[in-house]
Amino acid sequence: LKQKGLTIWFTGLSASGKSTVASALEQHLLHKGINAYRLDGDNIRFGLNKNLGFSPEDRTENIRRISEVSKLFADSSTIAITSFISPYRSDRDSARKLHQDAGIPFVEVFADVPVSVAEERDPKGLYKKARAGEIKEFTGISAPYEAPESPEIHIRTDQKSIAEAVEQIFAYLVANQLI
Ligand code: GGZ
Repeated sequence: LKQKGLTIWFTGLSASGKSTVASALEQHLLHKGINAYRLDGDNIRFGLNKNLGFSPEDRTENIRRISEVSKLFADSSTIAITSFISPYRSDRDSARKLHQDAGIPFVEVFADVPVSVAEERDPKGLYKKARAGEIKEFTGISAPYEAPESPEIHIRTDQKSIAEAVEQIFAYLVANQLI
């Protein structure tokens, strides 16, 4: 039976846990013999998108390119897992439409934590810098984050373990015959 391709699109604030859960999900799928590939800041913002910053226009272009790349991975029968803030609802909706028009499933996962929790975590000290004005246009502080209204999967990452979050997504994929 040929593996089906799809895109699992994480969205959420910096330090919301989206990359942690995305990474654990990727490992879980690979262990089950299901091909998966994660796109994140490390392999996209330092390569394909290294000419882009964090202005609204650049974020939109960042997400547009990522949605095209994830579509290609998914089209090659892989599970593409993206983990970017993707703060604008219209950009995420465009990514969804791009997939829909190609007949490729698109699963939006909202890694939801209050800004206060993300700011408390602040693993890289970026919220602190944003508060001090050293980073401009920082999502959740001085730039918008438009929360999804009807994501396929909504995870309060501060109220679940990583394993529970992975299980929630995996169960969704099985229930919807996506894997
Ligand atoms: C938000 C920023 C910013 C600004 C640098 N706003 O916690 P991180 O470090 O590793 O994740 C954040 C990452 C966001 O890049 P994305 O490509 O996911 O953003 S978007 O989807 O909005 O295009 C953070 C770091 O880059 N970072 N400056 N101003 N996050």
